Amino acid sequence: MNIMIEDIHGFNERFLTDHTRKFNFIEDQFNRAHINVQDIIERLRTFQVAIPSWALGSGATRFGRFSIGGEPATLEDKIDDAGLLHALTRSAGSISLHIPWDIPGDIDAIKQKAAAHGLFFDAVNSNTFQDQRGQKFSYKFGSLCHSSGDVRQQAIEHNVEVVEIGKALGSKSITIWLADGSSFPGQHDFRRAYQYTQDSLREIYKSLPGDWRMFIEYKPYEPNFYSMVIPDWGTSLSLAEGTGVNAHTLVDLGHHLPNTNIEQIVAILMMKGRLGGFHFNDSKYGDDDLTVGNIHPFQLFLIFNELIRGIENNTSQNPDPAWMIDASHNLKDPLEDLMQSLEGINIAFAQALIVNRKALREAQEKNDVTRCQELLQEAYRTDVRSLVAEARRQSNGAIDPIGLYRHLDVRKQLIGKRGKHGFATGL
Ligand SMILES: [Mn+2]
Repeated sequence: MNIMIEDIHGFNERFLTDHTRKFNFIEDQFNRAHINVQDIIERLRTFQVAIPSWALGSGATRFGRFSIGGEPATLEDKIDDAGLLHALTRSAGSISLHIPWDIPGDIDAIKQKAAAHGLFFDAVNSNTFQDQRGQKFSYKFGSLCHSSGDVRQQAIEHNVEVVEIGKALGSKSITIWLADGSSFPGQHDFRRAYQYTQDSLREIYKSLPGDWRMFIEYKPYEPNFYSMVIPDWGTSLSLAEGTGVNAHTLVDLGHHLPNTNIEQIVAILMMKGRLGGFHFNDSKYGDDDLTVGNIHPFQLFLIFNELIRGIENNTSQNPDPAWMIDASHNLKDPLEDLMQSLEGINIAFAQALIVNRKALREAQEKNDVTRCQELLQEAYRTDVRSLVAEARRQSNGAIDPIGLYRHLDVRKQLIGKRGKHGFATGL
């Protein structure tokens, strides 16, 4: 189903008086602080986040999965769902495919469908953490790091094939996340596993067109629980540097041990020109894949503060990072959950945009710790929701996306069309 622009405008009318009142208040506040409101709105309007193809169905824990009904069973359906999100929010302008969960059949038809929704294809994701039917060698003991050259070669060829699919779709990057690691001391020779991984990445890199980038994701544990071959940003960065100029580190918020200072990691990676991409989610304990900004909104704000500083002072020519939501769970309607995540991202982004960076720099120079903290809190404690809504409204999106989604009974319509018990592919 498609959401008509008239539906959006009609629904927005209902809230316009209230919205305008709130927006005027913040506009007045900003004018007095010499912040250009329309500049901030333009930054918000152009900021687009990719939706991963695997987040559009109900997620799963290892204990089970519960269908929410009307789940997208095909790649076409997934593109339609991403299109719905983009129509409502105007901030989900791309889709990130997972291969082999979502291998496009008719590439041209898929491209046309995406273009009709105003979507482009962001990074493609390879998968060597599962065995696929008919696969010759198993990844049970690893893929790019495997002790067997045959397994490594198979994993390299899979990644090269993913690049080929991405080229046909118009993607410009590949994200590699490896489950490779060991669960018992002595299982791995750390040095050999690292070296094999480095060699394999170099092989894959040879297949990348010159305008493509490779993103190397890291994770401290899970599914392996003693060691991961790429456990942290330092390992990822060293592999990226050993692979080539277009290889970068990808930061996934959920892939850190508790209390890790992720904003500092972001700052240094950008300073080195090696922050390639960013996966948004939130977590309480581990890689929980919860709604963005739901548990640690202040951390998200601090991360955006560093991202914006990196973008605005880009001395190392860090390319524009690829933004993606990487969250999925099994309680909420995934489309509603993604809209909440987009809201969380935009709020943190807007708050970080209004940090008085010049004053912060001066306070840092003077070692005025109190002032430094006040300046950050001033931005973080500003209620920017009406600003985010105004950016959406100016882009023909909904002032209240979830409200309109419910008003139009979208899930019920999807269930009517696709059935109640199907599961989305993937996971
Ligand atoms: Mn991720």
